[in-house]
Amino acid sequence: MEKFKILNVKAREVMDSRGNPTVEADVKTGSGISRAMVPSGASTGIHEAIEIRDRDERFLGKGVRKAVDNVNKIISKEIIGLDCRDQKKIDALMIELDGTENKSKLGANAILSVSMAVSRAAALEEKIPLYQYLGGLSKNNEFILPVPSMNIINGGVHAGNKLDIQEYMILPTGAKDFKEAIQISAEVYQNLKIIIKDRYGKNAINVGDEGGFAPPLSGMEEPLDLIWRSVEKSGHEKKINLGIDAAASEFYRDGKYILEGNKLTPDELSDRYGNLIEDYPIISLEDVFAQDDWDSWISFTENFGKRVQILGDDLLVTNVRRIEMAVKEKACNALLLKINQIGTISEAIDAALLAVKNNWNVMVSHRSGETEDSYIADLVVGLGTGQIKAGAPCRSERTAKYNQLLRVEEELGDEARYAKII
Ligand code: 2PG
Ligand code: MG
Repeated sequence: MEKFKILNVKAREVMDSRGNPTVEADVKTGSGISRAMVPSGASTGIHEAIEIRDRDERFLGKGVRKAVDNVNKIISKEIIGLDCRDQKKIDALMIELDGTENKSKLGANAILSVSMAVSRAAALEEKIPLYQYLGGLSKNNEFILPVPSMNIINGGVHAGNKLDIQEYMILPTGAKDFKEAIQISAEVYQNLKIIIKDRYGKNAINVGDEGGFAPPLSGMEEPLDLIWRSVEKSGHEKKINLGIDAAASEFYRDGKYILEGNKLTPDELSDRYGNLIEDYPIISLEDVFAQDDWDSWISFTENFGKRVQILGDDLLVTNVRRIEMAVKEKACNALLLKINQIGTISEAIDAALLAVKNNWNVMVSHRSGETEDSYIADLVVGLGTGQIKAGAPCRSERTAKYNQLLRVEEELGDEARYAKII
């Protein structure tokens, strides 16, 4: 049997962490089956590639049978027989088959499932770990264990509370290795649980979509206060920094930002962020303004870009064209990389390389709707960009990524290096 040859491609409908269907694909080669599952967002940017949903009576319209059929009836025919190491060629072929700007014909969910599984198949056939294979695709051979950005208080569309800001994160920048990063973060998380329970009762320790707590708070600063108390209680003040993902597209209306029930101008919102940076050891801010509010992004980056990392998520949607624009306009200084925003592994790697070339930081990210697939853990090590956000150290679809990184660190042994990001 010919090594590296794709013998079969098969997709199916499976479930994601939020109880909605998603696409899983199997790519068969001589050495066996390589499988991948795609994630799904809730605070989705309007410029993202399109995941197609059936919009019929099944699963309240969220079925993915059409996307599955597109893999089984259209994509598979073109891919079977190809060499699984030809990632670029296979991705380009799927893009061409789709023929739209945003992958809305075949579906970014259909295309990505195959793209991911093909790279896994190549790693399997090469008999090397996925992170090493992805390192090769991105021309990087320095494997770096990332600083995890752990979302431990959830708000926005990810939780049933009144918080406007979507994510409050801890980044264990001062850990000596990834293993310690996990320990420190989990200790802060567990102490936060105790503090929230003492203050708000046990109803308040239910968790949101990404495993963080969703206490009944509404003020923008309150979560940081609670988190910092738990950092102190854990004795890790010297090893932790903080981050926020405002997901501001979600509370933007007609040029204003609706925060805590008030309409704020972009300048007023900017001042609020400025105060947070003064009062807490914040190093990372994401989606501080809406996805097309370029002027606000540009002036914010001018004012704060030297002090903190300003990540574009909805702003950039892992799309090289939008990244080029943001580089040119100096609209932010870091890329949040989500593979399903763009829909193929080759394009996601190109996006990361473009960002790195422009001296930006790159944080690889999960989606709020996830699966047990830990692909992005290998991707971040392969890219060597040193940051991942994959939710709280809680809920298996989140810990799947962190646990894989623990294994990779162990496997790399003396070669393993924990990222230094400040
Ligand atoms: C984000 C993500 C992941 P979603 O905004 O960064 O945390 O959320 O997947 O809902 O877009
Ligand atoms: Mg975001």
